[in-house]
Amino acid sequence: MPAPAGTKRVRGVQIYRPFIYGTEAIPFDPENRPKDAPPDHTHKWKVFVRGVNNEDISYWLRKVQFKLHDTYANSVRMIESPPFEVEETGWGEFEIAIKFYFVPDSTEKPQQIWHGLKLHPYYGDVEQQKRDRSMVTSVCYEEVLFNEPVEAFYDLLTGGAQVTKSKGGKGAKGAIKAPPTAEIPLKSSGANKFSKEEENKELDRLGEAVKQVQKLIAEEKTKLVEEEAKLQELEKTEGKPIKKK
Ligand code: SLL
Repeated sequence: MPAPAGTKRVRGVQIYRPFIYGTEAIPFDPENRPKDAPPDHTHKWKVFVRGVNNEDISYWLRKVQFKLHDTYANSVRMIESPPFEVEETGWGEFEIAIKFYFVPDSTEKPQQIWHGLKLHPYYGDVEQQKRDRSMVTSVCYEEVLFNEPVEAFYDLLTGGAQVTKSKGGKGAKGAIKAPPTAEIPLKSSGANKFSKEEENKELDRLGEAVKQVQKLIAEEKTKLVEEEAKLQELEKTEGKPIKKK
């Protein structure tokens, strides 16, 4: 019997789509607190899910639910369209549950991840960042993997991301469709640090670290051989040590 319409899967195919998610937080300026913020709140923050280079991901991601700490009124926030983000103020850090709902054509079940909201600097020159009231970011790269997508979703994923450039400017003629891509950008730009360039730098760093570890292992081995030789010499002249019970 043929599979019912919309449930036939493209066998042997896996399609992944990259995205980034995370938080940004900035302490209030005591001289200029937001007027509507409760008195115990200390920071303004945002949690978001977006394309790696801010490209449109709504052709596969239908909506996103952010589950905040129970101390927040209406702690479950469903964001029905991009930008998939929630802006809030608060005083404490907590884990945010981020639930992804895929487009109906996908027939995929929702998936959930967790992310820790960071309000306080946690790496680098922490004291300086506190003095500067710098923005604290905690952003992760992730890929969602669609295993054997149903045909309609496969077409959607491979047929064209609905990227539209409607802003004026030279040569802009309404909507320009860009092909869908799972490629990360070649180079980092101000707002985006997830790129091939950074990936290669990380690979170089790992390569260097492996070399360093191999060097240390070789040094330790040489030391061990020397110590063993010394021990054998001593055993020859002094005899074997008597083992104590
Ligand atoms: C802690 N585990 O105890 C954390 C909880 C709660 C954060 C942090 C304010 C909510 C509101 C807020 O920042 N809650 O009152 O609107 O540190």
